[in-house]
Amino acid sequence: MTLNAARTLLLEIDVQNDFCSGALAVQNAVEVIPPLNALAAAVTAKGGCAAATQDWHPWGHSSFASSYSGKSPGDIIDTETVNGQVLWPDHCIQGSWGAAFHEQLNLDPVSFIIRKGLQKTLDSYSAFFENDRRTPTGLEGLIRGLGIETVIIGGLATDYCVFYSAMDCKRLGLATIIAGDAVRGVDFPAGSVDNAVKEMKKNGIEFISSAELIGRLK
Ligand code: VGL
Ligand code: ZN
Repeated sequence: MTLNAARTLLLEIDVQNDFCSGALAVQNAVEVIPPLNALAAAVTAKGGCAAATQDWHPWGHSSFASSYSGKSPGDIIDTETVNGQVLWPDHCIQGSWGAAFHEQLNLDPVSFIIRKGLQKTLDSYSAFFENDRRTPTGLEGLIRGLGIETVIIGGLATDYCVFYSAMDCKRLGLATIIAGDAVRGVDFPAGSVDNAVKEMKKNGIEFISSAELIGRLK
């Protein structure tokens, strides 16, 4: 089946230094970069659009273990806005090296950068809604305004930001495809990547390789 590039958005999730080699490094994270660059070139060459997200936290963010006394990364707590918040090492601090995009990610074809997790008391995994599941990032409005029908998602991490973004995307009625070779996961707690992949597939989110997607773009 062909893909109408002009109605397709490539959504590149959190390809930032902290997730590639810094505070919250995801195994083999940099392997997502070549397929994402190839997809961005192909989608935009045929009239489509590319966007990239950036986890962008202030110091003292409520998802950081360091913001609580006696808590460690990996602990799970209820915050004032979110039940079951996983606590992370300090990561993606606004303006820091760790928050910057990996230098090999080609941003030239990217027309929109969506930042999330800016509010101290509210974490955000999804590119569409923050973790209260209500506060919008604005991405949905952008997508509607552009007349996008299909969203191809890749980046980091499969079991967190990619997962929540894809589930929201599908729920909003958009055809949602994961570029299968362009995602890598944290896998914390162990098994969370498998669970996330199963849940996405169960919800009708397709997994297709970047090479096959590029071949289908018309
Ligand atoms: C992410 C944990 C904390 C992600 C962001 O990009 O998947 N994971 N913040
Ligand atoms: Zn974060």
